[in-house]
Amino acid sequence: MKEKIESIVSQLKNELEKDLNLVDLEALRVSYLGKNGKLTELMPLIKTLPNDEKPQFGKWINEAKAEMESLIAHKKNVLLTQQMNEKLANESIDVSLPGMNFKKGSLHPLTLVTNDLEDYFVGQGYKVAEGPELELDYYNFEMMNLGVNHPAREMHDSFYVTSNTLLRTHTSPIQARYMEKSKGDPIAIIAPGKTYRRDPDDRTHSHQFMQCEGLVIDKNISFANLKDTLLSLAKHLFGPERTIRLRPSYFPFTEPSVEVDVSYVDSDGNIGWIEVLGAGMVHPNVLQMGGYDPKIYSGFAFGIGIERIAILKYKIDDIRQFYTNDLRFLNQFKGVL
Ligand code: FA5
Repeated sequence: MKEKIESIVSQLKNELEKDLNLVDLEALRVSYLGKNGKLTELMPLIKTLPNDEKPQFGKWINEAKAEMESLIAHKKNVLLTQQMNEKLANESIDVSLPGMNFKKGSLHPLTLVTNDLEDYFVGQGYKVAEGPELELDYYNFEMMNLGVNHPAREMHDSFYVTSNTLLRTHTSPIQARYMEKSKGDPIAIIAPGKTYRRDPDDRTHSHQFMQCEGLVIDKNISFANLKDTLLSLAKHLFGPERTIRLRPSYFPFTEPSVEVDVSYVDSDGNIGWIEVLGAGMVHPNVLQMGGYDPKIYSGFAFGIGIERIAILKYKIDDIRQFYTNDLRFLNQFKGVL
């Protein structure tokens, strides 16, 4: 009888050597230890044995059962671990694989110039001011000394939205708004932003462009201060060898007014001049309307065309390049700070 039991155990051992999965293992357990299993089927034989052999038989059966259960449990553990390892291997992330290639953007050349102007002037104690792009006629023209029938309004062909609101034609209305809120305190600001005019688009003109306004008001501000500010700015923007030329001009909001040209040397070594901005001493009417007594206060103002600066600095041939979002153009500014 002992041999019979031992042979069932060794049969099971052989079966467990085979390539099994968890379902096979459960079927194997049932076929040996289940209700009609090979070991269970031996149980009724106990009745046929003499009484003194019965305890020994019971002991063998129990020992065999315990051993078989433990063999099956061990195999189950091995299979579960194997299954888990396979799952982990399938789900693992290979950190050495190259990542997804995110396309990096870069700063737009007009942003580069604006940032540069802001850094430069903030370093000299100026504040950066802002104003709305949809502006009241009152700030865009009237407060800038351009009354309703002023002929110079013609110079700014405008996009009117209602009879008294328009897309601002220059950044100068920010001057008026800032004066109003400063209530007579000294001012030193720059104000960069978008501007709009009904100019036909060509290589040097765009219906939307950017300006950077500058305004300084205090006691004893002179034309020499304006000239020094503009000369230092030109050297900062274009290099220490540059100089500037002031040409008399006319703006209703400044008196005297000038156009400012910056020098350059062409490929033949000749000196040329390029106009980059308008400027002048703040007109007494503008000071008065802004709440400053022109007998006590004086000031200068300037308005730089930002595209103009970018065109010169980065040697760009057509202003429309700034507004067509062509990546072949924009990618050239990657890494430029
Ligand atoms: C003005 O707009 C004055 N507000 C500037 C000013 C401010 C003068 C404070 C005095 C005191 P002007 O119209 O010249 O001025 O424009 C200034 C600059 O804006 C020009 O030199 C030019 O660089 C740029 N600009 C004007 N119109 C266009 C346009 N359609 N496209 C691109 N740039 C333009």
